[in-house]
Amino acid sequence: PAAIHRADYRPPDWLVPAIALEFDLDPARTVVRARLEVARNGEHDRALRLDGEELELLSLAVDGQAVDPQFEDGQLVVPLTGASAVVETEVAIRPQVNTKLMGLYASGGLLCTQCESQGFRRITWFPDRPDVLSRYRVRMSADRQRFPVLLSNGNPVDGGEGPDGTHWAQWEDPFPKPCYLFALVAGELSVNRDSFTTASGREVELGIWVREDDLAKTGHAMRALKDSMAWDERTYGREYDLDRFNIVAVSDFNFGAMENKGLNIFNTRYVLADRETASDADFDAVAAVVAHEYFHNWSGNRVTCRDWFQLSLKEGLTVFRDQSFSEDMGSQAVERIDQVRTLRAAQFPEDAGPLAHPIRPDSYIEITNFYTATVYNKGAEVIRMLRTILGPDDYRRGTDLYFERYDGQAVTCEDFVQALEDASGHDLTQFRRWYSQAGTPTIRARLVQEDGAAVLHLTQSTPPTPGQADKLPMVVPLRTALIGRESGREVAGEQVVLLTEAEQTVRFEGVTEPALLSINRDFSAPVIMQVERAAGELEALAISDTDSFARYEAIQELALRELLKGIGGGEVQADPVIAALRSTLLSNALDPAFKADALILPSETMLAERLDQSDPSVVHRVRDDLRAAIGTALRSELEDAYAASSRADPESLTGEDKGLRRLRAATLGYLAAADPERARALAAAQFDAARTMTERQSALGMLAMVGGSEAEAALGAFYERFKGDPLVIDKWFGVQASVAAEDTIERVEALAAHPDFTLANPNRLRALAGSFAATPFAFHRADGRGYEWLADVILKADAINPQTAARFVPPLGRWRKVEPGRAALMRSALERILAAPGLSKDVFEQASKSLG
Ligand code: HT7
Ligand code: ZN
Repeated sequence: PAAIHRADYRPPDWLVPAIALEFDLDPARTVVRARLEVARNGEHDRALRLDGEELELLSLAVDGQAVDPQFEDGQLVVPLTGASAVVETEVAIRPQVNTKLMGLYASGGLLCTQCESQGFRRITWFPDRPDVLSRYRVRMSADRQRFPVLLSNGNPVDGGEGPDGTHWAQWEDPFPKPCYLFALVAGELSVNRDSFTTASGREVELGIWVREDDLAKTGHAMRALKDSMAWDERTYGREYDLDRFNIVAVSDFNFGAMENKGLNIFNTRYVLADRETASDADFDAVAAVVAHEYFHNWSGNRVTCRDWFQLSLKEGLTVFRDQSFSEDMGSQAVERIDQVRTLRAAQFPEDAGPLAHPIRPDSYIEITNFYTATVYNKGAEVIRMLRTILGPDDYRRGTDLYFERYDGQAVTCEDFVQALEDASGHDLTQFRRWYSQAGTPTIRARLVQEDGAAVLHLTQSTPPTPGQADKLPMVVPLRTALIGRESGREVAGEQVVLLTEAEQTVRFEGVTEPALLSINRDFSAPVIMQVERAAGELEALAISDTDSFARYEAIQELALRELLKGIGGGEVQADPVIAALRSTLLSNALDPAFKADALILPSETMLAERLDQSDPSVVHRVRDDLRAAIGTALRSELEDAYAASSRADPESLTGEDKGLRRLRAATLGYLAAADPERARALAAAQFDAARTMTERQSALGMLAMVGGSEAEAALGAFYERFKGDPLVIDKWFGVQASVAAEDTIERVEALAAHPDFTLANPNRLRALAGSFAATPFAFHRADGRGYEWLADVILKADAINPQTAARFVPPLGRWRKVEPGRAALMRSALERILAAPGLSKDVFEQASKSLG
């Protein structure tokens, strides 16, 4: 398959200012009539070219005259003579057999759409590119009994009875939009209705549409929606613009959710939550995804992307907006720690591997492969750095200008940066490298004190990545403070040090007390910091840094240093780590969620990332040994914290109560590492007495980890209790596939044969295969059985749903970081995938690049 290059962008030859669609909805065969008003864009004599995929063309007419269709490279080519024309097509499509879940498909009795990135071409012939914006009028007709609810974008304008038990509805969206934001849903749905009054006094009718049985689980999403609407008015001055805002939950969905204009479609996983079935993490994810999709109404819909290379324009900005929302609604430090943990787990490995790409990629074979942690999460870090450099006021002036200047247009990342530059007067020329250079910069720092001053020596380098051998210096904003070693006070208050050169020094005058370097506070830049530290410095920062995030980092660094030593064959000094964790656990000033975060050692993935090559069994053993040492040394403190955490109010989702539950899980983990028997008893008791899914799920995970008859009993009881609830059964699969043990692969193989397992449902597939591949010790079994199983799953899933299948390839692509024996087995799994006949371009791109 051929690659598409960003440099080849050309404006569309034809625009489509308006489109009228008519759907005769039927899962077996839906007929779609489209009436496109097309207008020539510029001086040229080129034909109109329309995209289409798996469409049965029934008729084609231009200005009312039937025309014989011509096809070229899979496109429908329509020669036109004048400046404008009306092009009408009629096609038939088959939603029932659409297992790719792109275009119009059936899910649990519903008919629904997914058009981003290129699903609209599976519904009708159209120039399927985001820089063609159209006004939509949509008429749907369907059997009234099976499909009593008919929804589309915008506002409902008409409806009525049709022949043979059918009914119809017409919707109109006054805002021109790209076709990837088109949506319709038809089916039997119940609604949670509410309303929101905007800052300017307009009344918006809100609806969350779900299966009747799920209605009681929509309260949290509705609260999050209203909070998001108010937050966007307060924080970005952005008001909602239609009379209606609808969310629909569907159980078969390739992603988390989709921001279709006025009609968001969600994976049930990110809408439904109640205390019985959802953990605290699930509640938080629901709120974050509801906010994310809502915020797209401005960052993505009102101002959209010119082409798919600009994806981070909307996704990076919107992730940053949803992260800021979560920080404002909860604990800033705890949210930030979670964000950084996600970045390090998902994006740093991507940036260091064969699939590394800049946040604005230069080429792709299949765009869906670029909905990555780099485009989303590193993209958000780039926006965060812009706000840090500009300051909050200039940043807001910049986003105001961006939304005002480009409202109703399809634009580029460059346009965004230009708006920030114009509004603030800052020169962002060099900063733009963050959009074009891949790879995670490493910053080395050293503080030298002399003559009443402290001098900070900084260097930066970014490693080569595929297609980018030589890297230029980046602009790296490092929030920095100096903490007095004796006084524990800031002897140099926090400032943003802007590193722009390969080597740079910064002087802090008037620093006489020996100082500790607190740098990259709040993770102000997405970089790897390597700081030359004096003995005892990290230990001191771990208890005295005035920035919570930096304090967390000091504990992580302390543990990382010892773990890397142990993996390298040296002797691990557990005492400094134990001392730091003891004082954290016993502190009266720290909240429970922070304590829980601080207790979690750097992950096996993060450790492997810091090494050129490693043996996953060694990494696991060294980390486990340190956990056991901590669990033994701090046993009484951990037991006390575990017991005290039971006071969490099960009805409450406050930071304090969620934090207590998180601390309960973290302390139980250490008790298990030190004494599996004790943990088994505690976990079994916790499982039986659990009042929330958080407690139940963590107890179940612990039992599954330590194994034995209690584990089997708990897994059986859990299954029996929740067997009618797919989202909870996903947890049941996920918990078992996440056990860090050598025989997990055997259980995973058995689970793949369970009657509840299906490759066709992305949530179920992610629960089993995604959880397994994210558990390094289990996945990297030395005989390669884990790799072979994953390769088989990828091949089977590829025949059903290529987008989802391709998402499981990257774990096999990490072979360069693994010792040679396993690396060879990983490569041969990739080679086997590539040799399979009929491979999709989605999987082909990921597997071929992974072999590199
Ligand atoms: N913008 C949405 C992307 C999305 C998607 C992409 C490819 C295939 C299926 C998909 N479903 C949703 C999600 C978001 O970032 O909000
Ligand atoms: Zn998004």
